[in-house]
Amino acid sequence: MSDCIFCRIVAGEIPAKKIHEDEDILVFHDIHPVAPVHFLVIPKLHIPSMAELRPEHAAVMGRLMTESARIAGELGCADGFRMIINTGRVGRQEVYHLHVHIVGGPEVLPAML
Ligand code: D5M
Repeated sequence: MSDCIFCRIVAGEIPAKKIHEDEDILVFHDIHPVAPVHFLVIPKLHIPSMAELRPEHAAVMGRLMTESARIAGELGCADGFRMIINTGRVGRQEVYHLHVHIVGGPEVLPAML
């Protein structure tokens, strides 16, 4: 059994509120939403973080981006959204299975940078 919580969600060992699944990626609602829309997009392949990304991951990362935007539109982010990939200690990454946060909703988000 994997000790990676997102690999366990992929394997069906831990429940998640799934939005979309195909052979490469899984999309599910974040358990601690910070906005009306907050979901995660992950590769099924265990890539710990952006720091471990390799050229052979380019195709799945492309799908991650296009599916993120498509699903954001479907879930009510027609006027925009924020995509966040926390990376490593400095980036305050908590779960070491690469994931894109999509955060948005009808209202303008607080300034971040
Ligand atoms: O944040 C990791 C994110 O993962 C954080 O927003 C909570 C979310 N999380 C953790 N466990 C679960 C489960 N089981 N379901 C859904 N969402 C979850 P980061 O700091 O980017 O690593």
